[in-house]
Amino acid sequence: MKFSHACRFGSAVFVALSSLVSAAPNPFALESRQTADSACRNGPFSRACWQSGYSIATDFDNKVPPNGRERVYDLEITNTTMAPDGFERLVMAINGQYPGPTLEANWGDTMVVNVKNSLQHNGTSMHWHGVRMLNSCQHDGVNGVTECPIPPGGTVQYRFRCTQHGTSWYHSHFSAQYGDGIVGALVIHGPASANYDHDLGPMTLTDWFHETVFALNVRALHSTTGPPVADTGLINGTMKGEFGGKYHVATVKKGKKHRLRLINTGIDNNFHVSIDGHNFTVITSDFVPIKPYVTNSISINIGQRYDIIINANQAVGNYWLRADVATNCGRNRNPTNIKSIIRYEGAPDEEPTSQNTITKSIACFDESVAPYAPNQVPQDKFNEAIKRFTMDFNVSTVNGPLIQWLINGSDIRVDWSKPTLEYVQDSNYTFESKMNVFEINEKDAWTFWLVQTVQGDPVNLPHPMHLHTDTVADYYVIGQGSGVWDGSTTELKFNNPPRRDTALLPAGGWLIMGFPADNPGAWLVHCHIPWHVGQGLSWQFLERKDEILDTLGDLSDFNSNCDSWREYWDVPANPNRPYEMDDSGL
Ligand SMILES: *[C@@H]1O[C@H](CO)[C@@H](O)[C@H](O)[C@H]1NC(C)=O
Ligand SMILES: *[C@@H]1O[C@H](CO)[C@@H](O)[C@H](O)[C@H]1NC(C)=O
Ligand SMILES: *[C@@H]1O[C@H](CO)[C@@H](O)[C@H](O)[C@H]1NC(C)=O
Ligand SMILES: *[C@@H]1O[C@H](CO)[C@@H](O)[C@H](O)[C@H]1NC(C)=O
Ligand SMILES: *[C@@H]1O[C@H](CO)[C@@H](O)[C@H](O)[C@H]1NC(C)=O
Ligand SMILES: *[C@@H]1O[C@H](CO)[C@@H](O)[C@H](O)[C@H]1NC(C)=O
Ligand SMILES: *[C@@H]1O[C@H](CO)[C@@H](O)[C@H](O)[C@H]1NC(C)=O
Ligand SMILES: [Cu+2]
Repeated sequence: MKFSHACRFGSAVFVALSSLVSAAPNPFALESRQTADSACRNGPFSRACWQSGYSIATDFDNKVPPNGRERVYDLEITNTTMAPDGFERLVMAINGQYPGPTLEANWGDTMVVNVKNSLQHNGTSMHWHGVRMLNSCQHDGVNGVTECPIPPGGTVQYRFRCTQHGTSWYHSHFSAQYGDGIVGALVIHGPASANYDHDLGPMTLTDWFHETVFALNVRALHSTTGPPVADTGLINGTMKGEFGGKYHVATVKKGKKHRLRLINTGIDNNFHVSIDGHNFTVITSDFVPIKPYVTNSISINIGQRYDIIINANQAVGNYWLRADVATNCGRNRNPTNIKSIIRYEGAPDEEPTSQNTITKSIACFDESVAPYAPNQVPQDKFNEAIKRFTMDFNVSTVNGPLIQWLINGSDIRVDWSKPTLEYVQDSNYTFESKMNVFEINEKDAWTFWLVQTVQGDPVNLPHPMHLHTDTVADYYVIGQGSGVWDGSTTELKFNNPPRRDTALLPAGGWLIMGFPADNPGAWLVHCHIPWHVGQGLSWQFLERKDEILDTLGDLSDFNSNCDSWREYWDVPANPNRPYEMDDSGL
């Protein structure tokens, strides 16, 4: 499955690249026909190239441009008031803005991010969604697993190498806190599997509530009538509605191709995105370049990203971009009219009058995608390697109603004051059972995990399952289906399966994830719906525990932050602890 492909083909080849890509997207054929060309540079007609020796066909698991720069960012979290849709509420902003600043780097660079918690009454932590934390698990930003939360007034420095390229986001992992604003886009520039002229940048999509998600989360946890309903949605942090607000506008140039990086940073809704009068080309799913395909609508689950290329080939004017809720994703109500404006240069500063002319699906699904650089997952050890988790819904009535999602019978609860890495540091592998720790000990072995929903539950919902940073930073989606997996491998995909960090566990169904154990650390897996992870739908892999400490190096920052956190939180008489952790803490 490992390939290395240098950018050795000459720039002349790229004039014809798009036709080559759609006809026969085989980078190896290209390579074998071409000779080395050190002048191969990334540009509008040569997006497949990056720099000499590095291209879209490079196996980024094993090869990354050397001598990257350090990109340093300072992020400060504050508790403030904002009105993204015209309705004023408390928002937790990053550097005073929502969404937070876009963090950018080039493929091979190192990001250094200093996160300061200036909230009065909450801890926080920052997770770099989908980013591979190779031998640097303490920078993954998961409170209760890889760190203690950052206490009010505290600062933590995160540091990671950008070994992948594409689009992602960063967000708090302190309970449901990201739903209140601690979210921003993360862009790693690199080659692409189709050509374009301009990069429009990232566009975050989310459902939005007029009460704080922190408060709603507590209610959802104990509600027997289902979770709260979103009031509206935001596109890149703004929306127009009954309270005022404004639409987001992205400007395109007639005759040019524009890359747009779509990110679902939402709470409880899947979006189907379309642009009136325009098809578009999809070139990535999560951090993985894919074989480009053309469509008129795309299904984005929470946590997922798709980069698309919009060809501005229609009449100069204003067009709606529509983010419609996939209502089949649950019983959850649906904010409607979530829109933004695609404006051609030269068009008047007016709202579009364009109409939707396509039939939009309301179904709940992952796009079917094929990674650009083909991968082969070994099938020979599958039957003996596969391990099973059950996933079950439960309403505990032991202390009043408590909604639970159980993984092998247990809803996760982490201890903010004693994260998994601390156990590792103490060589104490007697974990609290609610930590839902599952060990993987065989170096580099392929592992396969079936998540099977228990049948007959009163509540069945689809769950976008996110694997942290493990291994190659994502997983191979070997199979997905409804009902019970029948144990047969005929429906499974070993030949170039989709590879991504977030994929759907269908409602009442099953999901099989596969990855090699190639990165020691403690890695969380969870449903990306904050209500559900708050209610326990998560577990952690403890991968190659005996090697973890050696790979991490100095843990003094980890330890001093934990000391400050415990000083803030674990005070015997509790004068500094106005609140309790009521949910999983994640
Ligand atoms: C969305 O907002 C982020 C953060 O302010 C910004 O960097 C990005 O350019 C915006 N995207 C678009 C398409 O305007
Ligand atoms: C945010 O500010 C409000 C109003 O001052 C306060 O009630 C709340 O506790 C603060 N939240 C945090 C997390 O600091
Ligand atoms: C976080 O702050 C909010 C107020 O903004 C409060 O309701 C909540 O209980 C706090 N949670 C923790 C765990 O501190
Ligand atoms: C979009 O693609 C469909 C299917 O190929 C085609 O019928 C339609 O004309 C295209 N629309 C535009 C605006 O290019
Ligand atoms: C989950 O529980 C079942 C039943 O006890 C067990 O067979 C299985 O190995 C457990 N799964 C994992 C990943 O340990
Ligand atoms: C599931 O709910 C039942 C009914 O209240 C309760 O007795 C049981 O403890 C719950 N299961 C777990 C794992 O908490
Ligand atoms: C290991 O951790 C558990 C859970 O916190 C604790 O009860 C136990 O005392 C610890 N063991 C050692 C040897 O520190
Ligand atoms: Cu879920």
